[in-house]
Amino acid sequence: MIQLIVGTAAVLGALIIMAVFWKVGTSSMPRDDDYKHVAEAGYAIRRKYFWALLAVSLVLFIIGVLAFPYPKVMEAKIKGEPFVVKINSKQFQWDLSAAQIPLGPVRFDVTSQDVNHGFGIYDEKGGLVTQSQAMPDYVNKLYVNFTKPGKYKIWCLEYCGVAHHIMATEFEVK
Ligand SMILES: [Cu+2]
Repeated sequence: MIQLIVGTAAVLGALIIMAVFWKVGTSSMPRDDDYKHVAEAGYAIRRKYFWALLAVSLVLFIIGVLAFPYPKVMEAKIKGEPFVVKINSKQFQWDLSAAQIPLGPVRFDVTSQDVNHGFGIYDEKGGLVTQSQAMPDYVNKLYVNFTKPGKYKIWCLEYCGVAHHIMATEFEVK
């Protein structure tokens, strides 16, 4: 019985709300001649705004594409033969082929044995230096030019399971 009362009240309430919306919606329909002069001025502003926005977007897009870290672009920026470090990852650890890395150009060959991980390198102040995806059955090549010696940390940047937050290690650059 209580369900019937509650159900009926809910349906009645919904009908009342619909009726109010219908009344408001149909009673305040604007007529064309009410806002014609306003609309024209508004459209003129909108047109200028659109072209300005398009020009700014285009400039930012070109700058962004030029700076985008495609492997070939990064490779071209590296001078000399890079030191290669193989990065193998799995839940929840990083395996590095070298924990001591010389200053200068380095190429990280990053892959995963199970799920996707995020390979993020952090400097001693905790600032993100660079990052790459670690994907199963695929090797991402990440180029870095180390100019500062010190201890660098690796943290996983992609949630990969319950112990994702402890998936970290470090290496030294000297
Ligand atoms: Cu993770």
